[in-house]
Amino acid sequence: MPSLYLHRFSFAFTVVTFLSLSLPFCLSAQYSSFNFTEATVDSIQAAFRSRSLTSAQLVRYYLSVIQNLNPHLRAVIEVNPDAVTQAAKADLERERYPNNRNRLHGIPILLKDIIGTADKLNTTAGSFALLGSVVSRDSGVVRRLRKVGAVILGKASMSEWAHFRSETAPNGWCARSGQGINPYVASATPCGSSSGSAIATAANLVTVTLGTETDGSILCPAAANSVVGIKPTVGLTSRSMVIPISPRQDTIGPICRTVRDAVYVLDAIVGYDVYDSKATKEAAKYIPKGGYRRFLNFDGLRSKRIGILREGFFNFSKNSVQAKVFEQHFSLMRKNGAMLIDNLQIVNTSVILDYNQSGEELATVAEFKVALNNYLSQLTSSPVRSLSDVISFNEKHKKEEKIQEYGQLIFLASESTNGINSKVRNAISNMARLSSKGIETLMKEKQLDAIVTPDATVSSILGIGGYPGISVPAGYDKKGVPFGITFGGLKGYEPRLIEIAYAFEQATKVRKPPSFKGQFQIISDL
Ligand SMILES: *[C@@H]1O[C@H](CO)[C@@H](O)[C@H](O)[C@H]1NC(C)=O
Ligand SMILES: *[C@@H]1O[C@H](CO)[C@@H](O)[C@H](O)[C@H]1NC(C)=O
Ligand SMILES: *[C@@H]1O[C@H](CO)[C@@H](O)[C@H](O)[C@H]1NC(C)=O
Ligand SMILES: *[C@@H]1O[C@H](CO)[C@@H](O)[C@H](O)[C@H]1NC(C)=O
Ligand SMILES: CC(=O)N[C@H]1CO[C@H](CO)[C@@H](O)[C@@H]1O
Repeated sequence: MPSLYLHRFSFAFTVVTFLSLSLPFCLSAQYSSFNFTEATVDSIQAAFRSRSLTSAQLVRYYLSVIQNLNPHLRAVIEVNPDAVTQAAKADLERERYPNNRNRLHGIPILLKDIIGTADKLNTTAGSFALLGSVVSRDSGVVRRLRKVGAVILGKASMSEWAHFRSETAPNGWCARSGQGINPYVASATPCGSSSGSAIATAANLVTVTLGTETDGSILCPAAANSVVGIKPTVGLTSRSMVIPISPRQDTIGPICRTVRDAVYVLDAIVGYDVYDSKATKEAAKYIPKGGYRRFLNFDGLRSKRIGILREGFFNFSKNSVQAKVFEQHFSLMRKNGAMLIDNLQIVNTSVILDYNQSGEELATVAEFKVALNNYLSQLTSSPVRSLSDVISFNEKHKKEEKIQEYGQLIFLASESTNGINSKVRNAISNMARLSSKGIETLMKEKQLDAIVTPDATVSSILGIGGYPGISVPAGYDKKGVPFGITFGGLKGYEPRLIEIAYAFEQATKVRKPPSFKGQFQIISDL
């Protein structure tokens, strides 16, 4: 297996042109007649059943694509040396028990590099500081994935430390794999912090992925890379053995090419976990009997009341592609039976969207230190055992960590905090008040099933209250840069958000795979 971190000390940017990236498609013949491009969980399961594809072939195919494309896209930090073995085991299980299978059985999944795995893979948040650290057990979500027979393909790159080390570090950059590249338009941001998960899904390097979100980290890269992201209600998915920012806001969710695939993944990862017991117990009441897949309803827009947050969100210039396309989407949604309530506003939106004013900054900076030190204390072994150790590590590795350029101001601010004191508690109650007077009041008064906004612009509103959201591809601008649409709701609103998102996706069919054509700005070894 090739080492995927050859690029450790190289950061120079050069512009090259890809003459041909058709290699994966030629290679496919040697594996199977299966069409791997845009493969879905259902198309793969059908191929498994008809014996035209095995999980081992699928995994070997993705490994070869990663080997070819990852030096350009930098979506993957590590591949799992045991992935083919796990896939072969799934193939054997399918031979023995042909009928008793979960949808994700034998399906390869890539995990954001903060999601812990007790195997040969490292869990590092993209940072060399955690390289060689050993988690004491699988994260809660990975335990569930293994139980249903999913194949852990590897770790996805990300904005280092979930973009919580330095505000000036670019989205999609981490020390271990360099700058992740948007596969549609190389000069466009891949957004973050679950950048690698979104890039890898978009570019067909894997079937499905997991990302995490504290404030925008699933919704934003999903929109930027023209894929689907589900940010679940906080607590629906366990955060155990996942590198944290704020247990009050952190949530794990799927990033996939289709709503259906994302919902299959969501069904596999939700539920109570003794290691994240308070939040997962509280949220377990929202999980519907029969799973979320029941809400993959073609007619899911019918009779839904959807509030358009117009001012400050859909304020695109008149002749932009977005202005036109979103109006077309709204008409189509009405035609499909949705009731759109226009020009709604959430009270104090400008306060909520400003981390500093809402209290989000003060609270998360304090919560991070406590939560990270707690995570580090649970590791079986680790080169760093505290935030203070991480800060020293970064100082010691100034050159290769780009610390002079990007710094670690958020780390330093966090280190100077002193636990969850009265100031922090005030900030937290302020956010609770903003949520209750804001989105809660609006959605209840107007009896809304969802609010709709472009891209991840709504992320702080959903973030500070622990609310769910789903981002679906909505279009491409004049340069071909993708944009998305987000449906947000109150805690536990996943069923109706899934109905809306799925029906929207099926009615619009916006997503196109990236063509990789034209100029790519890639990071060279020079
Ligand atoms: C494979 O699927 C993709 C996406 O649906 C499609 O664009 C392409 O034409 C298909 N290739 C073949 C050889 O059928
Ligand atoms: C994890 O990191 C160690 C270096 O500490 C490296 O030797 C190993 O190959 C890495 N694991 C994988 C799966 O890349
Ligand atoms: C839309 O409004 C928001 C909030 O007032 C502002 O930050 C943003 O720049 C505006 N966008 C456009 C395209 O005018
Ligand atoms: C807001 O920013 C100012 C100036 O940067 C800082 O002094 C203050 O502590 C911040 N307030 C909060 C609530 O984070
Ligand atoms: C913190 C803050 O700005 N609160 C404002 C929220 O909105 C109400 C009603 O407009 C104002 O009275 C508050 O001052």
